[in-house]
Amino acid sequence: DDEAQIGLATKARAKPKKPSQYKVLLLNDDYTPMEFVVIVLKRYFRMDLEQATRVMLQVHQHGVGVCGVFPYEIAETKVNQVMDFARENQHPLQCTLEKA
Ligand code: TYC
Repeated sequence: DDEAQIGLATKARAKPKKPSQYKVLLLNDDYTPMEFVVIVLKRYFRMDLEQATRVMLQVHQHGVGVCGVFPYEIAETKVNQVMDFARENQHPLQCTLEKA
């Protein structure tokens, strides 16, 4: 029908992309101090102490946890910021991306 044709024409001409979302994950390790992980979550993911502690403990107990879900470019930036901050402080903390 007309509606479908308009929709197809718009899609064909403008090629609108869905903004794909990515989870930013934090991985557990045996050496990074719990306090440092809480600082990371507060600083780069705007969590309060309670939220940050909850996510840190989730990672500590289960091996992995979600810091947040963001468009690709923002997720990538956060991963780089966390990895740089961990490296500067000589902690082995690992942060990565996964398609949401
Ligand atoms: N397992 C670490 C410890 O016992 C704490 C920790 C939590 C490390 C979360 C990394 O992503 C992490 N000190």
